[in-house]
Amino acid sequence: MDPSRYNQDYLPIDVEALQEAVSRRLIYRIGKDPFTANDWDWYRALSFAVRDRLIERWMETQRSYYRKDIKRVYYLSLEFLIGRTLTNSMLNMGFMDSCDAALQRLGLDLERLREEEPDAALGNGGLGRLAACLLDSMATLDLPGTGYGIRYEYGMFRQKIEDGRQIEVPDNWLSRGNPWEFPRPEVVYPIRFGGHVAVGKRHDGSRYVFHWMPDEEVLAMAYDTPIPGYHTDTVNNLRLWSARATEEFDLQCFNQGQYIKAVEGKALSENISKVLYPEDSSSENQKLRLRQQYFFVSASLQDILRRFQSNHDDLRELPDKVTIQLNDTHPAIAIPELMRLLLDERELEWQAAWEITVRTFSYTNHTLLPEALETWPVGLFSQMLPRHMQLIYEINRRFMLQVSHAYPGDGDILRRMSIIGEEGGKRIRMAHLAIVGSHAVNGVSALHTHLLKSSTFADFERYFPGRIKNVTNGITPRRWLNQANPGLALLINEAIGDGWVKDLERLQELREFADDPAFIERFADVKMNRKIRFAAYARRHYGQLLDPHTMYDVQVKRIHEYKRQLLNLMRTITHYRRMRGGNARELMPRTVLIGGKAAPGYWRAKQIIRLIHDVADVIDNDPQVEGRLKLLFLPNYDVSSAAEIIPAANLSQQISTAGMEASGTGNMKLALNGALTIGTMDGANIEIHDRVGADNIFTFGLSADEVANLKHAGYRPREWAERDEELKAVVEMIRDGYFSPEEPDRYRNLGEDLLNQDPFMVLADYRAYMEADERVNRLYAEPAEWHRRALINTAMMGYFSSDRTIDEYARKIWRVKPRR
Ligand code: 26Q
Repeated sequence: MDPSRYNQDYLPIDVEALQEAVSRRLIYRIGKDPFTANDWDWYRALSFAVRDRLIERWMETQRSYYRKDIKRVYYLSLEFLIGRTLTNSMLNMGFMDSCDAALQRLGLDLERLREEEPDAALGNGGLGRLAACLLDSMATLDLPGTGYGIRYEYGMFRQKIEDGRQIEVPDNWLSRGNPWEFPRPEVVYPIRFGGHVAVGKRHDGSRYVFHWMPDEEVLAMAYDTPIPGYHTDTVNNLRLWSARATEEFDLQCFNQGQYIKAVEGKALSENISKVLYPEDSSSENQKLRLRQQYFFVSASLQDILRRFQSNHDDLRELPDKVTIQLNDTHPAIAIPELMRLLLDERELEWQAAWEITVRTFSYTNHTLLPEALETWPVGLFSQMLPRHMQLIYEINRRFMLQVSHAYPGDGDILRRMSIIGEEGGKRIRMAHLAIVGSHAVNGVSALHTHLLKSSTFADFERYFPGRIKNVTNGITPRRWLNQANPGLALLINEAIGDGWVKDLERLQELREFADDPAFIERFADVKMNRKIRFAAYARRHYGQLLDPHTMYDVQVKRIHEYKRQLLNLMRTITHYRRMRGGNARELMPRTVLIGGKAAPGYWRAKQIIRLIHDVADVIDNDPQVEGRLKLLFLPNYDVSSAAEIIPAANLSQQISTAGMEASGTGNMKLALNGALTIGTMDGANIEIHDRVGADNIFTFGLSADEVANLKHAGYRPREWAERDEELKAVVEMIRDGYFSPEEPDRYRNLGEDLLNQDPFMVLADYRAYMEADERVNRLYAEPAEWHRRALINTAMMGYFSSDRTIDEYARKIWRVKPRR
């Protein structure tokens, strides 16, 4: 690293200076001396030293945006799944090696210190991690992007397993403080709820005016986290809001002498930013969720408008200076909220306000499943946000009028496209609101976007041709290759230099090394080292012994029926059955690793976790297996454990029912790290297939079209079981209690449901999956060929860099340019 790349006014980043900085931070910030400091103290001292170097670049970046009056991107998301920050900051700023050396001089081990940092787990899964990858790419590409979200006091729950069952433990990630955040007590906005709307006339009588008289007020206070780009001085901002009770509120109650009530009310309003909601379609207690949405949207929009109006007078220029991306419909209340601010508080006319709104917003959809599309009961919504309810009705009235002009006499299309759904009580369809109120809507993979256009939102595609676009997801190579797999990064650097970190398509230069047996061998060695390292990790963290000489066969993702962990399990049971039949030698020795969290209220998903444990127990205790098959559930899968598991994987399980996984991003991370994929033609798997080529991926099963056709024709899973003896036996083992002899009915329902309904078509894809797995088996028996194809996977993943994703957003949707 060439330090002169950086402005000489910045704090020094040589070994000497860093050693000095860490020592001084230990004394003056932590208040400890080197003799009493523990690992946590040193971690903090180091973090503060690193952070000092972030701040300077961060302030300069923000000043330059202001000076240049550059168009900004605001990424609104209820989730940012950041993980750990320390290594990321050092690597992105380019002084990781100097820090390492500085710590060695202090007699400290960086690997150990960084384990002290808790994950910032402010997200559920793919959608939240995507937000984090996109922030990294915006900073790396020098784009003026800011993230807005909620500073949850409790992030994604920690998953414990007791007797095979998932236990949710609160994630108190802030309990020991967070060196990466800056509280901004001066940046506070009032957020109002409830009450009613009074109607009046403007002084000159020219139009109606609406006064929202809320009956509740909460404050949103900002916390900022710097987001450094890779090898650039650009440092962007992630601004997260925390709920505070208003002082006024306290004082009023005090004056009435109602002390306890005052403190109660305080606790109640501060609940808003207390906890991240686990992804859950079925949960009831949703009122707080809606409060969270409005809370962070209103604070963010107030902040955005304040910044815009600090150097602009004409609000009609807003869309030229501001673009706001909605991460799914979770922040879609931003559309009526901006309308309210423009109409009621800035006194614009409807037409002008609506034009500004539509030109400012765009919306990313992350799901096709109709039952997963967000809706809110009109009753609940009106109570909490009466003015917004009026505005949504008015938006819908005008929209319906226009649709009825386009399709005269077609009542059906009005019902289908309305923002208000009538089935099962009146509900607001947030996706319809988001589509109508945005100039661009995007899906997250080619197939997903195609299906949005042709089925889920077909009416909208016809009415607003061109509004729906595709932007295939990506992942940041900084975290998912450079940081997670430094051994592989080093090998790649030796072969083709380090330009790939910022220009991932250059990995294609590795293709020529696919014919170099010596290189393949070194590539295979890197994988073996990571498998050995993961075996040590598994021993430390789970008390489990893994054999790194077996194939690591990995499925890590949220537990969901459509992701079909059950299909994986049925395959594993099949292998086990074959071994009991005396055919143990036919299987290349495997370690099947499954990890992921189930939503607390998702019973079937929790049952699947339990079944995995029950099956693992049976396999573990059967001598006939001869150590050739191991099944292990990895508890508490999160960003940090992902960075250990993914580099160690040989085989990547991406086996969702075709048409159901919008994109997937774990598929990209695993392939980038040299795992071969076994998968369905779903989401981004299709694009991975197209890039690596059919020989370098194991695809199987029904296509999205075939799934739809089979459903239409009438799918009878029991008949599929009747036609396939092995399949039938496996389902019956589960159903009849083979894996739960102490409670034979434990999986009876699950088994019966598979035979009677099987909405995710596990039985229909079973045989094709087994055949694909047989191809996997044969290839793994030829290690050189396996690793050659694994290298081709790494080489062909360039397209899946989130830098490419961001570049597409910037050109096709945002129309923003880098600051230099
Ligand atoms: C809904 C209601 C109440 C509480 C929570 C939620 C909720 C929270 C999170 C609903 C959905 C989510 C997250 C969805 C998600 O992660 N989707 C994934 O997004 C990825 C990024 O685009 C895709 O790659 C995955 O295919 C998609 O499943």
